[in-house]
Parts: sequence; C-alpha cells; structure tokens
Amino acid sequence: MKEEDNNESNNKSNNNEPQNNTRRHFLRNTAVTGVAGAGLVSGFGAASLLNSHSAQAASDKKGIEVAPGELDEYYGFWSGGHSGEVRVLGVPSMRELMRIPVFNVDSATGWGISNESRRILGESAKFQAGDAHHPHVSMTDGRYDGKYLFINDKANTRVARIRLDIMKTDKITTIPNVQAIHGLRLQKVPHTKYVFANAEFPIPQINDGRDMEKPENYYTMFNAIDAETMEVAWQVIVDGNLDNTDADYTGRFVASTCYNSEKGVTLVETMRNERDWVVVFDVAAIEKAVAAKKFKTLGDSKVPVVDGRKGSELTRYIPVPKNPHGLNTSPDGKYFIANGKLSPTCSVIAIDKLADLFADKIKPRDTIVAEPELGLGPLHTTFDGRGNAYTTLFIDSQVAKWNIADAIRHYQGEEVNYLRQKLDVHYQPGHNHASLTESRDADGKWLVVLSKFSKDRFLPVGPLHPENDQLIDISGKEMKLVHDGPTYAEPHDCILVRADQINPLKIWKRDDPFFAETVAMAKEDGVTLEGDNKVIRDGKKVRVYMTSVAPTFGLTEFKVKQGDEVTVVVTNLDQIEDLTHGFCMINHGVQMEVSPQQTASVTFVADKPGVYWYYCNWFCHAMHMEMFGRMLVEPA
Ligand code: CUK
Ligand code: CUA
Ligand code: CA
Repeated sequence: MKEEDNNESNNKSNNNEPQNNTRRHFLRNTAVTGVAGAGLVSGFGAASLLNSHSAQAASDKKGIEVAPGELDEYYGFWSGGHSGEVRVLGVPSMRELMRIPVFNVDSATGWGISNESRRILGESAKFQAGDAHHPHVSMTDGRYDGKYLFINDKANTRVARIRLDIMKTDKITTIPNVQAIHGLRLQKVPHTKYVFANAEFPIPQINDGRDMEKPENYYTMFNAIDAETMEVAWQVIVDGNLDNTDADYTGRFVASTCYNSEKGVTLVETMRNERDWVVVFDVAAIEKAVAAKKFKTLGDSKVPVVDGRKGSELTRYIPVPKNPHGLNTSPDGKYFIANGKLSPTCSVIAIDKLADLFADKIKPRDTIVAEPELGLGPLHTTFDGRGNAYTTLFIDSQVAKWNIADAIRHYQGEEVNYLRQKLDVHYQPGHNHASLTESRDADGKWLVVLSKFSKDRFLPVGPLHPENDQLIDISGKEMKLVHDGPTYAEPHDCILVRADQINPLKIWKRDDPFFAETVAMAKEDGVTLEGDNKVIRDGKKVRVYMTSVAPTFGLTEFKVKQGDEVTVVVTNLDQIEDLTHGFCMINHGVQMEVSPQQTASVTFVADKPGVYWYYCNWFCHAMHMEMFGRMLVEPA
C-alpha cells in the first residue's frame, strides 16, 4: 500500500510525535478487524487519496494562550455521556468551568438529594443514572439565544432543559411510548419552538407484553417536545429505527438517520442492507395533521401519535449507505449531511429539493447532490462557514476536511479533488464540533474533536482510561492540533457558543421559580425566609427554617423526635458573589448547595436518637469550619 508508506515517512519526519503513527496504525488495524468480519469495509485505498498530515506539535500553542485571569472567547457545553451530567468549558483554554448535574446524583450540589432537584426530576427521581449525549442551545432566527440548553437521556428516555442564566436543570420530561432518546436537535427557525428527539429502539406498540416475539411489529417514534412547557407535542411512528437528527433553517424540515432499516434485533441483522435511509419529516404537515385530529393515542399517554411510516404524506425516506450515524445541517442552510459509518462516504442532501420530493416531483435519491468518499468510519460532520466540512473518521482516527461545493462538482463528473486535508487525532473520534457551527454565525475558528480513546497519551491511571478531547485551530488553510484535554466518561458531543451569547446571573434572585414551591411552603407555614429561624411541627413532619450568613446558621440547634420526617430549609442571605454555603446533616446522607440569595431544602428521617451535628460544606469564610449546629433527636 503505497499511500500508507507515504504516510509513514511523512509522519516520521515530524520529530515531535515520533510514535503517533505506529499507535494510529495499530488502532486502525484493531478497529478494522473488529468490523471486517462482517465484510463491511470498502474503499480503503481511495480513503487514503491524500497524504495524512500528522498532528502538529503540542508546543505550537499560538492562539490558545488564555492567561491567568483572562476569560475565554467561547463557552463550551459538553455532554457527560453515562456520567449523566453536562460540563461547561472555556474555549480555547479548555478549562473546565462548571459541572451541571442533570440525570446523575451530585454530592456537591445535592442534585437528586435536595427537594428542589427532586421536584424537577419528578417520577424519574427514582433513577440515579443517565446517559447524556446531545447538548444544544436554544435559537432565535438561526442564532443561539443563550436561553436554554437541552439534552437527551438515552438510558431512561428523558429530555432535560438547563436554564443558562443559572446553569441549572429546570425541567425533565420522560417521553412516553418509546425507548432510548438518542438524537436531539432544536428547531432553529423562526425560534426553538420544538425540541426534536429520536427514540432509537423499536418496541411493541403498546409495550405491555404483546408482540414480544414479533420484532416486525416493533416501531419507534420521532418526538417533538414543546421547548417552553417541555410537554411532548406529538410523536411520529417511523419505519426502521432512528439515530441522529438535525433541523433546517426554514423551520419546515427535520432529518434523521436510520441505521436499522432491517429492524434487526442483533448486530449482524442491522448490517444486512447495503443501504439504510435518512427519514425527512415535514413539520408543517405534521402540525396540520395533528390540528386536524388525524392522530391516535397509545395506552395511558395523551400525546398525539401520527403515522409517518413509508407511504405517509408526513415523511420521505431517502436511501443512503450503510448504517449512517451523524446528521448535520450546513450553516448556510443548504444541506443535510448523513455520515456513512460503515460506508466511507457522506451523503449530501440538498434541502431545496425536499419540497419537490414531498410533492412527488422527484425520487428520493434525486435529492442527493454529492456522496464524497472520505475515509473509514465517518461519524459526524461540522462546518467552518466558509464552505468546508470536517468529518470524523472513527476507524482511521482522523478528521477529514473537505469542500462541499467541490464534492458536488465531483459527483457531477468533474475531476476535482474535494479533500483538503486529513489530520490525525488521538484516537477514534466520535463527534467533532466547530465554533458556532449549528448556527448562521459559524465562524470557522476552533474545532473540538471528541476522541473516544486516549491510549498512551497521558499518565496511566489504571485500566479505565480517560478520553481525549482535542482542540484544533481551523482558522487558517490547514488544521492545526493545539491541545489535548483528557475527559471523564463520556462526552459524546459539545457545542461552542460565543461568550457574549450567554448571560449568567451572579447571585440568585429571591423570586426565582427554581425554589418557588419551597417559598410557597414557607408562606403557608407563616415563615419569612429572609429573616425567620423557626421549627414548625406538623404531626410527624417537622420543618426547620433557618437562614445562613457567613459564618453562621440562623439556628445552631433544633430538637426533633425519633422517627420524625425532617425538612430543613436554608436561605442564604449573603449577597456577595461566590459566597455559597452548604448544608450537611452528618450520618443522614444529605447535603446540598445554598448559593447567595438561594433557598434550598432537603428532607430526611431522623431515625436514630442522639446528637447529630450539621455543618456548612462549601468553603465560605475563615470561620467556615465553625459554621455548624446540632440536631437533638429525642428517643421515641
Ligand atoms: S452519538 Cu456518541 S459518538 Cu450519541 Cu451523537 Cu456519535
Ligand atoms: Cu458557610 Cu462554609
Ligand atoms: Ca443497517
């Protein structure tokens, strides 16, 4: 293999990373062997059309230096995968700024423990795990408006919303009738009215024990959630399954990949067909059908369910090769791009042909305007706003930069090279994401590549390795790798938003809806949270209200009886930015954050008699250690 040899010498001449090439090839071979058994991999030679550019020296830090005390230009919101959280990073420094617990339980902030968080978790508070994949920021007219971030939970079929002014989760909805919400994107235009969410796995309809042995009767659905109320607006039954999704810039069309057109129930079965498809949804037509009451409901759910299977007026199915994965809309609004995964290609769908497709004037494949061959294992594509696309190649451990217009010309038969560059990344990339790429403002400055394996890139930390998020400068002609950042399981995706597009509060407002129900409870008890320190007994329920002002709690002791259900409500009266208190009741498994001007509460059973100290566990003052009190539990 001549091209491979070229790569070899090319990389060897790069003194800074002498071993990379060997590692990359080792990994590629492993990955190929992994799928080759099924006879899937083709186009190997063509994938290497271009000499691979080796990673730039890590010492080439030009442009990423963000000095101590200086602020980043971008917020990055990272999904936390099966850790269930969202992480906030500064880009380009890649400094982790905050973690936002969503589907996980968080000891530091008391997420999943405090009453306020448990109310938001609702029924699903019984789950302590989640799998967060796709974080997306709400939009107005195709631009990030900084109001909300939405994210899916594949593990428990939920969609959550984070308020970006306080960087807390404020709504969580469990989607009925389906299993495993995976792909999630937002309506971009005219604004984010809907959150679009793909349910991945087909299940019997209704899933009550019927049809278990008849996978041909399983179906899954495409879901639209009202972004303000977070109620499910409607669901669309589809053929096959659903993987990733994205919306257009007109507000009418949304497209989703399907890798399991076979409706297989085993790995091998999902790879039977040479082509699966992209299903396109006509949002306007679906809304019309729902308004005209052309829907059914299933089981206990009241959500309108419309039929979007093949032949429906609401959808169109565009065949694409093989087990496609990512689906990405170009920021000029012209194309949906489906990433081939088991095919070395991406399929470029012209959005301006979709109206004709729905009018049956053209055939599904007539909407394809290019199918460039990029390399092995294309998973996700992102854009620089200058007409170039960047596709991750999982098996090749590379990012391929290619020009969309040239790929279209090539598809029309012109002899033109659409590939611009291939850059090694370390290793096996999933998502990649360029700055502002999902909006009209795509600015082509930074590219983050979320590599699934770090291998020997960092000091060893046992059998479980970190992943490796790499930062690439794409502002020039060539991609330049400028930073490695190890991450904990498992960011699937991230989004980069300009710093001025997000406006977080510095302290809480007393009338914040986040703790409104706790305020209402205090009002019923005749308690003024901003001043009173009181114990209210209500049968076996005891409510303990106290203030906190560094370094003291308003109550330094309170008495309850063994077996009481105790609710402690703490209101932080400090008004100084960054002056967060905590409340921890020793040996009762409860603690929580109480930030400036916040009210937070937690409920537990005082099941053992004796003295129990409580203390503040967020460092707040020189006398923080002395910020404590005693709960005296009288024996029953
Ligand atoms: S998926 Cu994980 S790498 Cu959930 Cu967006 Cu492609
Ligand atoms: Cu209050 Cu530490
Ligand atoms: Ca398939």
